[in-house]
Amino acid sequence: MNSLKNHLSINPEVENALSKKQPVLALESTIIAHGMPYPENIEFAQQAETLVRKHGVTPATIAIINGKIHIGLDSEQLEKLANGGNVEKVAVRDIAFAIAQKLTGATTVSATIHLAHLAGIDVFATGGIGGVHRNAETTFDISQDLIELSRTAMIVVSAGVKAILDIPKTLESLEANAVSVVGYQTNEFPAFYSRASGYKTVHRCNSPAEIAELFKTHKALGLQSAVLITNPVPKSNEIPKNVIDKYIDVALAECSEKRIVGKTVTPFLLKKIVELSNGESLKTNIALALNNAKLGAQITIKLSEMEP
Ligand code: PSU
Ligand code: MN
Repeated sequence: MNSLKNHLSINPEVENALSKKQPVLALESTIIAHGMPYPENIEFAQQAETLVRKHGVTPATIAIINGKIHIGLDSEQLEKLANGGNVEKVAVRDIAFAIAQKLTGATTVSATIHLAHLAGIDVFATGGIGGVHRNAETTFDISQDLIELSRTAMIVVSAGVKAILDIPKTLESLEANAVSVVGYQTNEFPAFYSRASGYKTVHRCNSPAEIAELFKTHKALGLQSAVLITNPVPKSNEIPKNVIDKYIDVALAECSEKRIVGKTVTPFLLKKIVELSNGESLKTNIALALNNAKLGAQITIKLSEMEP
């Protein structure tokens, strides 16, 4: 029978934690396979899982391997995604095709939150969500992340949206899609590599407990959209806006010159900015993603301590 159960493989550690209502944090795999170079990507993936475990939370990195959805990966599977070659970038619209054709794919924010929700996980951490690209008025390049955030009740922890995007347009789109946007200990919407974007977040929470309370209320009201927590990169790791903006402009110019379109745009830009910054942007990307995994773990703990 072609049912969900046949397509889903939940790692025993994750299955055990979920059945006992112990905290589980979902992590994505596109950031590993398409967002960072090898071997920094596998080091990051392992560090993120270790950090989450240190907080008493079970990490569940999500991917599709040989046509099967995996919720929680072992070290061999992580290595395959980080250094395997032939790893598709799977957004929510690509999941069924990847399964039917028995492909191996790394899941984006949109695909990961869809699958995490199916598995009964409430909290997810990434680096930065996708959004509305600059010049979207002519290219129409808008990430599926926004659509899936509009219809998945989940806490999503990110460092804002990637600075390569159009931040004000992304904020408008988040509003149009009924996504709750919350600054963590800040009123400023963070810009991924830098702490400030010049734009305000909508709401503010100062503690993981406040965020957990907000989400419980969100669910009690039957709301089906995500709560997006924007967590600024730590000060010691940020790249000042005026510095990163120069690299972004060069990368964007090369992207349009080479006529790169569709799902390869974001990986191309991230890679180019790593080159232009001599690896500085990679260090910042790793630091902010680990910082998000830590906050995600803290929120998950608070959620699990609350009454259902
Ligand atoms: N955050 C990072 N690096 C990444 C991504 C997020 O720090 O590579 C990935 C996520 O998987 C996100 C995707 O869903 O980039 C957005 O891609 P697109 O712009 O094609 O929708
Ligand atoms: Mn796109």
